[in-house]
Amino acid sequence: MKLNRSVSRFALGAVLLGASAWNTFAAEETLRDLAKERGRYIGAILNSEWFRGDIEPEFEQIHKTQFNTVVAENEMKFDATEPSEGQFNYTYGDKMVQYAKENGMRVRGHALAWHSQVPNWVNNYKGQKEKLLQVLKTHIDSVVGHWKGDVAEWDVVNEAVNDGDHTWRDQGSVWFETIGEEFLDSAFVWAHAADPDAELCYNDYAIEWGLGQGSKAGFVLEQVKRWKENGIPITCVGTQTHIEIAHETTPENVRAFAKALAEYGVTLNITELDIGFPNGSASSLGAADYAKQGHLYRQFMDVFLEEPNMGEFVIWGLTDAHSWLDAQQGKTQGLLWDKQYKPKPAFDSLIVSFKAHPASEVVTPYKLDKDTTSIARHVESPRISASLVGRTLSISGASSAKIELFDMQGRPVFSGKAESSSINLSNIAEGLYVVRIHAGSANLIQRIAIK
Ligand code: 9MR
Repeated sequence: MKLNRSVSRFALGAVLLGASAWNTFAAEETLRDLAKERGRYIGAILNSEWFRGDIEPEFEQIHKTQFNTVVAENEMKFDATEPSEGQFNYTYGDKMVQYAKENGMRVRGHALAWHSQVPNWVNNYKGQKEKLLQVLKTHIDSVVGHWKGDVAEWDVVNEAVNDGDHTWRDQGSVWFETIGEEFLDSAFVWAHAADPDAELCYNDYAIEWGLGQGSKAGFVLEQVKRWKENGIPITCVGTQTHIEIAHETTPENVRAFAKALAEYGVTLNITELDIGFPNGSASSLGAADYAKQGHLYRQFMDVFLEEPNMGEFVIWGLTDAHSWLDAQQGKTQGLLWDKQYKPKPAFDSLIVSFKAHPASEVVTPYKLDKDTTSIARHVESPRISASLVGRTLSISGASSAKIELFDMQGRPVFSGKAESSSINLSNIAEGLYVVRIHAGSANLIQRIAIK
């Protein structure tokens, strides 16, 4: 049967072929529910604008509905938490921890030892090794200690490998230049002492470029091996994964890296994903571009769900209206919601990937404790349900609804309006689809099999 993309060409007569073609999924499924069922976490940062109360109400509403892990864009960094020596400021971090508790979310702490966003008073101690060791220890003891039990996982060291020969960043890092390699080992040991239950990560960008000779991922893997052999308490690596639309090989590189880390019992997390388009291209982007972006997002989610030692999938932003890409990266439109908070095909692609990986087949790297299993849906919205009888999709709970159909790669196939609570899908080719139904503030995403 040929696909017809125009709703106006749809025949409205019902073709009753029996109800067996319908795959039933729970109503109102969200990314966080699908992740939780699989023992996994999905998250997005809270942008700095959220902390300052300078963001649209849709932001928080979507954030707490869709995500079960949370990270501060800037507010747990060194310059934010210890702006003057020995003077700690936990106000914004506490605000996020409270938000996470209210909404059943896991907290990632970002970041303890990083060459960037270090206040000047630290740089003034350059060259004084004993003093800087003490500064770093005090910072880690205090910050990790303050959020002991609240922050589940820390980026203990961030971006310590240089961009050139992929050895340690020996320029522009007050920590490495003054202390040497031992700053990393010490930071992990101190963080573990301050909260023995926290997961402790090494986090970096350009890890998604693969394990080839001289690669950053290869260098990091060597360090993980050394750390594990030496009893340094690292438990995870974060691949930031700030990529662009042309980087089609990166999901499989992430898979290879996850497999390599599994040898050492270390988890790989995707910690800062965004998939940008070239800056200035926004006005010329069309459905095919966003479908391609969705496909790449989906490939990352497929890898994430298929590799047993992956735990968190975190996106560096929620809406294209608030993203570091435009201002700082020469890229644009890299997130799941557009500037008007409309979900992009990438959102559906992630749903599709979850649906293609049943909970019974996804392994969790975590011990599921009572906090994890108690994560519940926190945002109630009006309920709708849908059923397919033959080629007629009937909606209950709404008299009219917007219907969107996507193929299993997340590509849009059809969009139209269900009047009088039903729509006829006679012109859609046989196959498996994800249908998204919007009626007022209610949303429903389900998989359907059209026969
Ligand atoms: O998104 C963050 C932006 O607001 C800050 O100005 C910038 C300063 O370095 O840091 C951004 O977040 C970075 C993260 O902390 C580490 N990995 C790269 C992220 C994007 O630059």
